[in-house]
Amino acid sequence: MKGLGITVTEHLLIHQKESPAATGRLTRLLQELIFAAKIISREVNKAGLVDILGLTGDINIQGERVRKLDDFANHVLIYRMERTGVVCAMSSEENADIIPVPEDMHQEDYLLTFDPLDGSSNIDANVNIGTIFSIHRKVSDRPYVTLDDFLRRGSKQVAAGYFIYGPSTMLVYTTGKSVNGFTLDPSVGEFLLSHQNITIPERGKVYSVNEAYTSYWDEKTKRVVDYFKSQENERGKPYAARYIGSFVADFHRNLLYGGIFMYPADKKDPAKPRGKLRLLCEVAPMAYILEQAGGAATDGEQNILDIKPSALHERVPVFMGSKLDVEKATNIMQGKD
Ligand code: AHM
Ligand code: MG
Repeated sequence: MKGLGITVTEHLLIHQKESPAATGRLTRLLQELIFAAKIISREVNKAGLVDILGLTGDINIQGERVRKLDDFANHVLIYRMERTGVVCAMSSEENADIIPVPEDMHQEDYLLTFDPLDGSSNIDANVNIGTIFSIHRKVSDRPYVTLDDFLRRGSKQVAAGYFIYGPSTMLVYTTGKSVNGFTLDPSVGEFLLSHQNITIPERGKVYSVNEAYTSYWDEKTKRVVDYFKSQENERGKPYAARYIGSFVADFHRNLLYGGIFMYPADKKDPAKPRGKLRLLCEVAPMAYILEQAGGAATDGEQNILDIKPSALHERVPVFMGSKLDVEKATNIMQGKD
């Protein structure tokens, strides 16, 4: 019956009550993140119009400078999240260094890492893009935050998720128990539970990789991709190639339908010897979601969630998605198959 959907706020509060030790601070953080995403979603939805306004001299009708959308998203997230009272520092794909919360603002021990607008090079073509986030707790007892506090394994995440701005705006997130998806009902401005307890099929139907880089790959990587091109999936049909070039969009499709997403190391490309995607703000949060959804993620050698980062913007090769497909890719990469 219409009007009876569970809102994300209700869902968060139900979840909070289930954990006796919960204080409501994570709920506060997630609620503010959701609000920031609604603002970003609103701007993304009028991206074409913003470009038109920009042509008139880069000043919009409010007399403000028209920002590129990824700058805008970054700005909104930093501004909103530093005012939550529960975050002590942030890290963004757009900022070279960590972003401390100003000293005069209340702080608790949550660390937030995000890619404000992943896939933003696709905006002009009206392709789905998204915001990815990862939440950790600060464990050091120092009274201030250092880079070290952010360099933690993905398995230590407290929560992770993404917003996808597409035909509908959706939120998919986990706090380490299950993965749930919510769709924004723009008429009431609320995210409603639309995909309860998401699980990824054990074996997929698609493989997603930018095959234009084949000549850059090592032999093992080539064998992995050849394997999926020559296999029949569980329905006796060949795996389909699907690659949007917008990580959130490729990931979201594979999470729902099953499949493997790959961004391998481009051994012969000096710019991407360790692939392109960033461990902390892109790959680790998605790997955490996958783990809760029954999937897997590896860099070819080890589970993504076990990698100890050594730099804020460290990149990793990645093979992620349906469990059996990732197992096969790992075996080939490790020379076991
Ligand atoms: P960006 O952070 O520069 O936007 O790059 C990230 C994007 C991902 O969304 C996507 O998966 C990947 O780059 C596509 O890269 P390529 O064009 O090399 O296939
Ligand atoms: Mg990105």
